[in-house]
Amino acid sequence: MLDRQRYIFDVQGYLVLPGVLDLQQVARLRALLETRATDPRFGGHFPPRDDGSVEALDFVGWDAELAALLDNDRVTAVLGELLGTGYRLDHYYGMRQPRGTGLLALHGGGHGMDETFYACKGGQIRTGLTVVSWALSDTPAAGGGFACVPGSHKANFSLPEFADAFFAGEIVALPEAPDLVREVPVKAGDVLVFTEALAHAATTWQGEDARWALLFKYCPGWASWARHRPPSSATLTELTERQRLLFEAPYVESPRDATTLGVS
Ligand SMILES: O=C(O)CCC(=O)C(=O)O
Repeated sequence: MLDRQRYIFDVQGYLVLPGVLDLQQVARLRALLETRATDPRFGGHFPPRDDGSVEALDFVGWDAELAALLDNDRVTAVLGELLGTGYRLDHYYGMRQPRGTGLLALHGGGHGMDETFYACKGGQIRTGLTVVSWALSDTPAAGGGFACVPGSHKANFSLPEFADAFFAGEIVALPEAPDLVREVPVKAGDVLVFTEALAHAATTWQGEDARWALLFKYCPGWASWARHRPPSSATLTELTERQRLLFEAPYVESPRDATTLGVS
């Protein structure tokens, strides 16, 4: 992790890694996901959400380029520093959001040392549940998608009542702080890394084409946020050794050396 990346993540609670995928890779991944999302044989992988968007589940075994998102070197360099030796993939899913969908209430922030904790001591960051969100769509500011209260991962108080109004679809311009909530622009191919300790949300997608984002959520090796559900053996056989290790159950004793995961 570069000094400036560590600084940005610590101050904001999120960090954008630009251009981790090139546009050809983005196009291939989008095409594969779009095709499968409309193929009834894969219907079980794409449960609908109430707002007309769909989730994508259990997809990394479909294609080596999808599986490679699990342990991309630019991302693992960041995760190794945030989560420590032997970190694990807790759960993952994708989202396909047509125009007018995707609104998600502001949540998180100000929880202190719970399961989504954020801490920094002696120059060493540690985070609980940490999200790696792969953007497969250009997302301009005010175009919908991820939004947050930068710095709120260190807040000492819970979200006040304006969070309810946000749920109704507004970004509330507080008289005291009109720009408290920031919509974070990303380009297709960028990776957004954020701590779940950050107060964050999603605003309604405005783009012509559906928004695709793939979210991989990692924990320290000893922690589990979601109920542990290992992927099917069919999925596991498609993965490399180091990708398979990410799906292990949580444990404390003798965590694997980070180099096992290829973290530099
Ligand atoms: O839409 C986004 O980028 C944020 C999604 C999110 O926070 C979540 O799924 O928990």
